[in-house]
Amino acid sequence: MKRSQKLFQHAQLFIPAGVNSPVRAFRAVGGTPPFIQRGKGAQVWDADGNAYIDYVGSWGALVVGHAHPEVVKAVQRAAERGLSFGAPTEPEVELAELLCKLVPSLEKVRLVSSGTEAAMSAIRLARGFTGRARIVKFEGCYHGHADALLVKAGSGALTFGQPSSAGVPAETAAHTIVLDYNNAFALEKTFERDGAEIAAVIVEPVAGNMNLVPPRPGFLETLRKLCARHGTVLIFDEVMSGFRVALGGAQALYGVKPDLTTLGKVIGGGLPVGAFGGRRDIMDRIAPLGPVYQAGTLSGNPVAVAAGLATLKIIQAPGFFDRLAATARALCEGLGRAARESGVAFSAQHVGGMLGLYFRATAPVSYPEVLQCDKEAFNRFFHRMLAEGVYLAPSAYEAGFVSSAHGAAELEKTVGAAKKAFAALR
Ligand code: KE4
Repeated sequence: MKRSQKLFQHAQLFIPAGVNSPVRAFRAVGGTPPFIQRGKGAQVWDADGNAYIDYVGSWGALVVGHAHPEVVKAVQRAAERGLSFGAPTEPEVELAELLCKLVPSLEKVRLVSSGTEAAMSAIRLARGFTGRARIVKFEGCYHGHADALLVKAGSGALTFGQPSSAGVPAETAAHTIVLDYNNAFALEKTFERDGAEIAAVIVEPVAGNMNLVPPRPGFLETLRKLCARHGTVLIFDEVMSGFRVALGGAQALYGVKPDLTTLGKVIGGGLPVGAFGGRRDIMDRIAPLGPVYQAGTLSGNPVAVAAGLATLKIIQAPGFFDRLAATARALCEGLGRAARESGVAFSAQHVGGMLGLYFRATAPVSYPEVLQCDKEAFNRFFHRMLAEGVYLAPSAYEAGFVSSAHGAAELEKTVGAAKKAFAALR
């Protein structure tokens, strides 16, 4: 990996830690991150020519694989007509209409350029709509890096949040209550006490930022019931789960309709697109229609929208998500068998095309249980797999992703690599 090492050293002269997003620096797993030069289908190649089967897929965006010919062609055609206008264009209306058709709770939607922007705007909109300040989030869930959401649990789960990043004023964090994911009891208690002051609850309906943790039966329904009872806006952050766990996202899979939804990743097909949308009466409070300000130079960018539209066209094919889930299931079963052969405490699960791999005998159902996973074992496993040409998410606390380009050959190679990697852990 000589060239990647040189590139990484050089990068650190000009970019903090040599990366434009922290997880890419491999600090959780150690070592030098391969500099990726190109991707095709389920594969990526690094600057030293090493090939990897990719289970990151740009953190879930590439659900149809790298450089899908129909997506690339759509982007080329759009680019030839001009890269950006800062004016209304037809393709962004087409994408908005399609999102409202495919996502059960979307009546209106506003396009932005990232998941962070979507979540930040949804929080501001919920606060403007309700006239309230407090919000609830869950420990282990990540909603991008807006100040109000970089908050960890305060001393007691029912008290004020504390900043989880420098630069976030305590006064900002104080409005955020942080609870345990999948803990319906703590939710009831919080709403009993503060329900009238809570503007919004934001939740990953399938958590993917503490590794994969699916919602316990009844958790989302309890959220829905409590928010309706107290006039609180329920926000499903489907930036990761949207068009990943099912065509209509987690809200379609579990049959629970939020008031607002945030989207990202897949809807841009790898280019920068985010979105927030939902109930018309709430969305109509957004500028210039209403008093809640929100804007963006590149929002609805025609080239990015072209990539998103081409991707969404492909994933509407009959059986697309059945096949994606079948690939994820086969991978989880293969890895589970390989681990058992080596007697390694390991478990794996999936929700649609989203994977959870855990160095723990059983899959965690909460953030505290995720913390019990053997991080060291994961890190050693990660590097053995990388050496065998399999690129997993570089952290024990991230979900993994398959694409429609992952087939039997990729699975066979991955499980074969895992057999060696598990054996080396004994
Ligand atoms: P972006 O601003 O990174 O586009 O989206 C933020 C975001 C919001 N909501 C959810 C549920 C998300 O998963 C994300 C971003 N996901 C991470 C993966 N853990 C992106 C990877 C990174 O930060 O580099």
